[in-house]
Amino acid sequence: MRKFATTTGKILSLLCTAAFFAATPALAKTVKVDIHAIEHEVEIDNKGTKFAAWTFGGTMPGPVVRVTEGDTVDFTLINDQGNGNSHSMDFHAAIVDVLSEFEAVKPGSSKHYAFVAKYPGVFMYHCGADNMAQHIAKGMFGIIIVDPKEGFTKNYPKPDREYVLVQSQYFPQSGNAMDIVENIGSTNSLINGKIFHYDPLHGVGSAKTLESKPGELVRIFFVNANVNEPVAFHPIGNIWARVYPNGNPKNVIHGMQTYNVAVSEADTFDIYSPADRTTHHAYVDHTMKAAHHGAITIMTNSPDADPKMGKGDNILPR
Ligand SMILES: [Cu+2]
Repeated sequence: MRKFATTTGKILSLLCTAAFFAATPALAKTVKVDIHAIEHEVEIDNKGTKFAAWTFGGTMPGPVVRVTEGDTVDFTLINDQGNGNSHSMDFHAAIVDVLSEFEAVKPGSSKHYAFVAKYPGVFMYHCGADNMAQHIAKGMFGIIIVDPKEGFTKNYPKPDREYVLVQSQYFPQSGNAMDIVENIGSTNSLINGKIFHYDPLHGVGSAKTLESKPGELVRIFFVNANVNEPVAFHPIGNIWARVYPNGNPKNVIHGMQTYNVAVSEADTFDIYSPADRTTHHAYVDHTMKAAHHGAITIMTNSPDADPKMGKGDNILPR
């Protein structure tokens, strides 16, 4: 009996050791992130309309920053010499001092700081230089994804594809900062920097849609980078299987038709493409004014889906 107990104990101990190693979180690392503030023209539709933007990294939104919970983000903002304005970087994933780390720096100088990504999820980043409304409307925003250190779990399964969608308001006359603060002059909604970016039905010149294959799990990382308006995020012809408020796997809501995303909020949306047929769905801001003016994204679900879309570095199609 005693021998049995000892053997059982050893087996349990081995199992515990195995379980411990299986659940060992990814080792925290330091991730160096350098981003240039660049003031230059970008195209805000698929027919060549130009906008005098202020950007992170030259694009609107800026580059996708992706780290794992517990990582240290070693960040440098370089405000290029040729720019006309001071800029700053406010990562919503950081716990720091707003006057210190988030201070604005003049053209020709840079700002370095580091922070630990303590919470998993999806977070907006944006310029906080005065006037903040204008700097955001000009295009200075993006997403930082903080993957959970536990990796994928039953409640946060591995997706087949991932897409980043960042919605923002378009103010073509963006010179008067207080007009933007008061929400005056916004004519359109941009998805990843363009009007009807992935909607060939409504967007003149729009060629591509998001793509999936039947039966796939698609994970959408969504950011509301509007200056003043919430987003009623809804998938026409489908239902959000799971919504993770702030993208944290511990926050799960099931079977949602529409989820209200506050200004500056980011959330993660899981959705299954029907397995038995080819379909089209439209991910929209159900706020009609926004949908009619650009906030519609078509998802094509077909066996012919591009195997590279929504994978690796191709989660924010430009
Ligand atoms: Cu700025």
